[in-house]
Amino acid sequence: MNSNEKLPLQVDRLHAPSVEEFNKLYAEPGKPVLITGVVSEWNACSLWNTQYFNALAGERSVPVKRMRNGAYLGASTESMKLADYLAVVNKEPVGSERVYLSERSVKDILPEIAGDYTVPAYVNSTKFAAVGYIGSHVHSQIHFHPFGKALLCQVTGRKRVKLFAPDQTPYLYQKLHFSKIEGEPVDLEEYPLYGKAQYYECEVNAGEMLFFPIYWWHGVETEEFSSAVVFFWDDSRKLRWLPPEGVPWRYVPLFEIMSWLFKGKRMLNRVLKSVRG
Ligand SMILES: O=C(O)CCC(=O)C(=O)O
Repeated sequence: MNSNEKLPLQVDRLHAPSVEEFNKLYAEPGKPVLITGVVSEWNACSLWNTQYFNALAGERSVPVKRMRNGAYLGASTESMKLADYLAVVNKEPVGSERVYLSERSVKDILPEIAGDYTVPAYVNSTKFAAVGYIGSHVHSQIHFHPFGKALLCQVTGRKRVKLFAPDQTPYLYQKLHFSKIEGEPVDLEEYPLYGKAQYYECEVNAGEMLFFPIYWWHGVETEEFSSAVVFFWDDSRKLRWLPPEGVPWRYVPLFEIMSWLFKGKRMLNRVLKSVRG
């Protein structure tokens, strides 16, 4: 027995809303939205492809994640020459193992491309991370962000995303901020509660962006070659410490400790980088 037979809900789709509209209708109530007409204006949209990345930094070693079936839990990180990595992701994959250049600050891995995009006005903080995702044929394990909001800005290729509101948590087999469920279709004999989960589904095309509110679960699937920047910025402590109904409170202190560890690690990396020159 496979998957979930409920009809997916539709994510609202808006053309370049004002910041006020975005905040009032989506950021403040915590509701996802797909926004067109912003990323499509970036120079990145006409530049980012394999040839461009190779010409800029093909010889550079970059950190890639090696993961089985899109599972971030248990993934390992290794170093690969960018040109070799791009050659791998431009081929049809074999088996369930994947490599993914992901979860790294764009400025750390490819600072040359940081001028190809602008920070969307919806990111209402000076403390944000712009994180790069370049790859193909990957399925990101369902997870949520316990620290704040995110905007997935798709530059090349297309992603299919499933989103689950926080009140669907009881059906998602939570382990910290990940679901134990890996890949699609979901085996309902192994994960019977998943059959009760109601989800939103959408496609994020090149030039579009998708807003993930804090504590909203999402699983992301990429078939073709794809490049994206995800902007992450923290929500207030009040929102982080008062999770919506469905997310058990016992995890919250753990998330807060993890956020300090991440920040400490990022700071240490920056210091090491500047010491090394
Ligand atoms: O784009 C992807 O592959 C994953 C993005 C994602 O899951 C996230 O931003 O949390």
